[in-house]
Amino acid sequence: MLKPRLIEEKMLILLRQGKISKWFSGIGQEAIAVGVTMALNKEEYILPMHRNLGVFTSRNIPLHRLFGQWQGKASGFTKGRDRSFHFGTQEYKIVGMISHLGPQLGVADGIALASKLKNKNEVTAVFTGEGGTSEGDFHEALNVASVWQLPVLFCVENNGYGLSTPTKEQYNCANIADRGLGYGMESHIIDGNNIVEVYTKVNALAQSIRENPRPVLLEFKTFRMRGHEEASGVKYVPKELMDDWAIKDPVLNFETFLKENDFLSKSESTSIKAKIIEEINKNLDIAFAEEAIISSEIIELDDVYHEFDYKEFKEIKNTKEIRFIDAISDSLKQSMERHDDLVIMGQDIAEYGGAFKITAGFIEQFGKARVRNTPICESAIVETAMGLSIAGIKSIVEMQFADFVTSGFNPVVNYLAKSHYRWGQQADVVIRMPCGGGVAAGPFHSQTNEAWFTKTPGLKVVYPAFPYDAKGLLATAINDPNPVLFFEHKGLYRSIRQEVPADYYTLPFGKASLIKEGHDVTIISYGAAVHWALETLENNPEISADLIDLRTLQPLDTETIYKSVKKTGKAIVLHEDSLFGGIASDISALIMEHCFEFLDAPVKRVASMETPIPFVSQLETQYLSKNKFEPALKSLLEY
Ligand SMILES: Cc1ncc(C[n+]2csc(CCOP(=O)(O)OP(=O)(O)O)c2C)c(N)n1
Ligand SMILES: [Mg+2]
Repeated sequence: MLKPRLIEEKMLILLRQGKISKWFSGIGQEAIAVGVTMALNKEEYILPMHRNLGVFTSRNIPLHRLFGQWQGKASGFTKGRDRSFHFGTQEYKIVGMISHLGPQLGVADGIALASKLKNKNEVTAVFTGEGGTSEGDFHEALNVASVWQLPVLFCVENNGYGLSTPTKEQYNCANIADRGLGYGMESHIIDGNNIVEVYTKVNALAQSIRENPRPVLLEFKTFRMRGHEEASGVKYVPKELMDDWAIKDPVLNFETFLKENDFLSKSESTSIKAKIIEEINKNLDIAFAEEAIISSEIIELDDVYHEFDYKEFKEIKNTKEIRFIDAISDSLKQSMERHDDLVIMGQDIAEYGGAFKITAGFIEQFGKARVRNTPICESAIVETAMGLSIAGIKSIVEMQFADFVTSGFNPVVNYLAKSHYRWGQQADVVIRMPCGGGVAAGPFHSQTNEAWFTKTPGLKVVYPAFPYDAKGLLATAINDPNPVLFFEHKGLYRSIRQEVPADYYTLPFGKASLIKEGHDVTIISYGAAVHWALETLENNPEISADLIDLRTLQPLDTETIYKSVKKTGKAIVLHEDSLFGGIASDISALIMEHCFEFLDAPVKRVASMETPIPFVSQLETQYLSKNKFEPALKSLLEY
């Protein structure tokens, strides 16, 4: 406890000297981070927050590496890409926070699930402030942990304030621990300023959880003795409160306890302090002497994704004619057979077989541990998938409808997408997205929301139009250690059939398929719209066109696009999504930038209307870009 305290005191001096930029203080709360960390085994994961320096020091991370992290140096943990405590390290089994606070809690669920699946008898501890408990992530994570009986210690540090907001404006119950009852979960209140109590209770609980896996909610009563961060001050905190808590200082009180009971002499105390100060100063010298980070655009771009060594599996001996939906189901089943710890999670996917029956029969073959029905907790399930990946397990999340990804949007775009770039941690997760309109399902069961994700570096986005591609690309998505959003158009599920290899095979990402060849125009599309373009060409056999089915949107096969446009001199991009900010706009811009001299006409974009997707068929038909395509194509040809 003394080490994080002395480091902090030094940091406050450096802050005043302008040598560091920001500081979130945990002074007064050290007993919690240190006590919990000491009660866990080294191989058990801890997911700390911004006031938990004691977790990092108690895991014996060399101080110059911590200082290097705070100064954005190469010896830190994020190559200068993320700040302060926003990092993880597999070496020390610490998974640091993202700024959004709550997502940590669901990630802990995933790590704990991995421990349970591998019969490891390990506990995972995750921290949050009392402010963070107001986030939906907290509710979802506790609910999932309870339903699945995951070995997680949920550690709430109730320090009286969330930034300037006092607890009475944050929640309306006597104790946060009382909520355990509502989740069907054991809970305890612990004096967070008493290291003996923290260690003794957490140690006993950790042992009991290892033997009998279950989640436990702990509320540590403590107080934040400094501002939210140093610049924000504590003017809004009544002085009496500060005074009351000052006498409960965990470090001073423990020192007194040790001295009074003859465990520690005055000279020992002085020499321990001197040794720590020396260690801090020595390590600070190392960190300050380290040169500023050197990077390049290539290095930065390279680290957005985990390296993926694509392996081609080819199997074309036996083919059978199957529907799009069978291709998805077969691919999933064959991947489940190949990767024996691959887990699928989704609502109603077990006995019921999923909203579209894609996983029907899976539990009989793979069991309920690997084919997991989930509560309606999209955020927590995406976070759980992230946690599984941290613990080395691949997973697939089935969104019941792509529309519902909004309820898990934060962990997709902030956690899965950014982890590899931030601290080299891959998110080995495939999110299946049954999407698309034309099925009279209204504004919330019809969206094709791929553009929300192609905008976010760190994600891969796949959108097949045919059973053959769907099966091979899904196998690749599962092999790829990066997060993949896999779009499956519902309208194609039962309407499109194709002769497809019966055995396992893969197809590469970033390779479009040229499904028709011609001279006069290049048509670029993906998903259901590819079939609209095909229909138009069938109805107008005089039109000589290249038809490119992109198959994957991120990575995007620009080479095939440019080659074709340079040949035909005209390009039209057709998609089902609405126009503004859609993929067509970017493809159009890329063509202008790279093929301008070859163009005989402006690039044409054809997309659906700028309205939500209406329910009734006449309105939906009017909304969709399908009927706008033929006239747009003809007018482009006449240009
Ligand atoms: C989703 C989100 N909303 C708001 C913030 C801004 N913010 C950062 S920390 C914080 C207070 C957190 O309070 P608490 O959970 O009690 O932790 P404490 O700082 O007291 O340790 C706020 C509002 C944020 N980081 N993320
Ligand atoms: Mg707080």
